Amino acid sequence: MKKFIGIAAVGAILVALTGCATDAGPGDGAASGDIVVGFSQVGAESGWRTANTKSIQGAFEDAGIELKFSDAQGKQENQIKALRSFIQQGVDVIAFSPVVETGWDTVLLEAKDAGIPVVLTDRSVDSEDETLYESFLGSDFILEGEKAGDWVNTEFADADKVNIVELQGTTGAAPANDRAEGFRNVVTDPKFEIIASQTGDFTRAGGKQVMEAFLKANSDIDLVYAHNDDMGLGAIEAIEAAGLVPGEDIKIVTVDAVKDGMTALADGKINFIVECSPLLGPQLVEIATAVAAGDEVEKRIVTEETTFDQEQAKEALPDRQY
Ligand code: GYE
Repeated sequence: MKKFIGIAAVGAILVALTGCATDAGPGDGAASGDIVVGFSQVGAESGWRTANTKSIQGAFEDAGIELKFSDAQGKQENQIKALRSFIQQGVDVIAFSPVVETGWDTVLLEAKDAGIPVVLTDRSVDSEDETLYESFLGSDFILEGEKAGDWVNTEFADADKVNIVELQGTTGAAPANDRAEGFRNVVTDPKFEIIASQTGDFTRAGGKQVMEAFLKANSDIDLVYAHNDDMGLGAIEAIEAAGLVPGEDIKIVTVDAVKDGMTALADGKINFIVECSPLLGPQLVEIATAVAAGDEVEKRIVTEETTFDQEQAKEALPDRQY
């Protein structure tokens, strides 16, 4: 249901900005069948990413738009190569989810000089020149961190001292930077201490490995704040291997709400999940079609999201698509 509201909302934005979203006529290269879109994906590091890739590939296929898909395997250099290759091939639109926030100005300028509009999906860049891209579609990661922190404040309202360990996302990635920042914006009471914080690279294996080290070095961890479900799921394995009960001895809050995360939440092993929707494909199709037609689109389109506690996860799980 939410997905459709999201699509309708983008449709409404486009209609409002252009007068009519469907007035792209033949000859201007904008009829959806005529355009070619190049998309550079981060990689396949998490359940979220897999669902995001599926959503994007499926939406372009449904729309009958050719999508040149390139997997950067977590490396910025691969993404820069992919973008340059898209420029060389003369695609109509470039979309990408930047692995990290910094270091994009040169290649974005090359796309601009070639007259190819760029759409950022999921993650942002820190470029000061906002004319380097047309639009940024994705979540508000600072807000996600704040939602996780709000839950922590309520959950530990009566505690005197709370030792927190943080499993950070990929170093330099927008969701890692912003989820760390948002959490610290609201978890300000001096009784909370982040006793350890390290990247687990948004992967299950990374989360497990880092949590094992945290458990060896600290005997009194109260809470794990994991920047995504996969790292939280890895942490669960490490906690269980250490003979402790995840969700009870050590509480866990994560971000994403993919099916495996929601299952662990419903089972009581995770305590709270902040949703981050990977279903960006249909909105990306709308935006790509509009910018290819030369229509103006909203510079920032924020994904609508909710949160889940254990009871809400049990209710939502049967209908969860990803
Ligand atoms: O939360 C994580 C993924 O950029 C929002 O990347 C995305 C994040 C997501 O690997 O699971």
